[in-house]
Amino acid sequence: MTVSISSDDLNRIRADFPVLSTTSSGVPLVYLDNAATTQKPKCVADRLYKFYTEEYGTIHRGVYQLSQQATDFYESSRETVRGFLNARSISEVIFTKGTTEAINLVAHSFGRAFLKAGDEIVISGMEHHANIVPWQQVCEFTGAVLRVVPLQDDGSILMSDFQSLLSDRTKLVSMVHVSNALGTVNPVSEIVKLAHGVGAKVLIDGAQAVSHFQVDVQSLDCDFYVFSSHKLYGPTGVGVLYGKEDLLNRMPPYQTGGDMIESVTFEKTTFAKAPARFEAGTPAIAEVIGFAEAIRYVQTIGFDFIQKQESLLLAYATEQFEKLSGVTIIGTASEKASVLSFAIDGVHPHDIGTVMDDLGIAIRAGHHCAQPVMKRFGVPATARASFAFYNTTEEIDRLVAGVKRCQELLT
Ligand code: C6P
Repeated sequence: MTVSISSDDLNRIRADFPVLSTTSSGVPLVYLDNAATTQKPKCVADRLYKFYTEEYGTIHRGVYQLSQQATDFYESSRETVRGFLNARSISEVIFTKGTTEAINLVAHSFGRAFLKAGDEIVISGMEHHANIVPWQQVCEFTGAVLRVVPLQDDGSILMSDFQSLLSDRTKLVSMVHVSNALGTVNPVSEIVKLAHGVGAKVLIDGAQAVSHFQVDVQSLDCDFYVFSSHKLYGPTGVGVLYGKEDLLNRMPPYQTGGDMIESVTFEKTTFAKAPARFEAGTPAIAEVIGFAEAIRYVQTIGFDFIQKQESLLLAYATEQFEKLSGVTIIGTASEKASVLSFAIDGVHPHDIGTVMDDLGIAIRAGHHCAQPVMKRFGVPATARASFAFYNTTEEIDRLVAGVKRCQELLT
């Protein structure tokens, strides 16, 4: 389906995000740090406010109406996430604190229970620290070995390199769907097929993917898929671990305590099945409910619109940056999401961030929790602009003017 975008459409959408009409450094804010976290539509803030002021109660525990209603909201949010991912069952949707906790959950539970000395875990050279460090810890604990698919100069991986690391020793492949530092979109369907071919399970880190395009976990056939609400226009403190139901029910709990048991005596505890098995303690009730509101909002905007606008923004920004001398784009894979990492000759990325801030432009400067990527490209850090569907080409013009200002001031 082709979607045409008029400035009226875009203005209407921008009006859903009150922060986009505020100022920073005395000029209209340009928010280009969407890969770090997205801004929130008013409907999400309103949903949190309504729940906290009129509907607040605990879940799964009370017989009174407030609690039963809160339980219904919470559990119907799980159904919203199930539909969003096209998971088979709501039992496959576990609410976590975020992507980081979801990966740690799988590492502690699946990793420590099922991996042993000599087994191999395959990741790629473009992973976020959240998809490196938990596996290193598993390797230390079990004696398993971490194998890394190298990065090409454009920030992609070669399937032949990936395939050459697979063997009957490979027990888990954990790969990012979209790189936060480079924007590269990995061919995850192919990765899953090849990994399953050697009997390995596959986790996909979808933190940077779910806001850009539709993800269907049944068609991907991955064993685990993880992401955070706050990068998908929802509240902080909530994320999702999708896992295949039979696998989840074979995994030991990650944390133990209330709400995740079947029965407890001083002699022995038996555990509930997924999802309760992995949701010990009182969860982020309001935030989960707000998250479902964010998903409904994104579904109303629609991925046809989102992809059209974001690819237009990426293409426009890339074209403008390629015209600038002394500026290098880091991450030029043919399949990219709307992330533009760059370096300016002779200027430290942190100084770029500061000059941009003075111009009312919010970008991220740093290693983006992907130090191995920085090492691969021989830079200490990059400046990164990341676009959402509410951004405009005029905002990119201001970013480009900001780059020129950095060059005037600092080179
Ligand atoms: N990347 C960025 O600015 P949490 O913090 O748990 O919501 O997400 C962690 C995470 C995991 N994987 C990928 C690919 C990510 O991009 C992130 C978060 C932010 O790029 C913060 S470093």
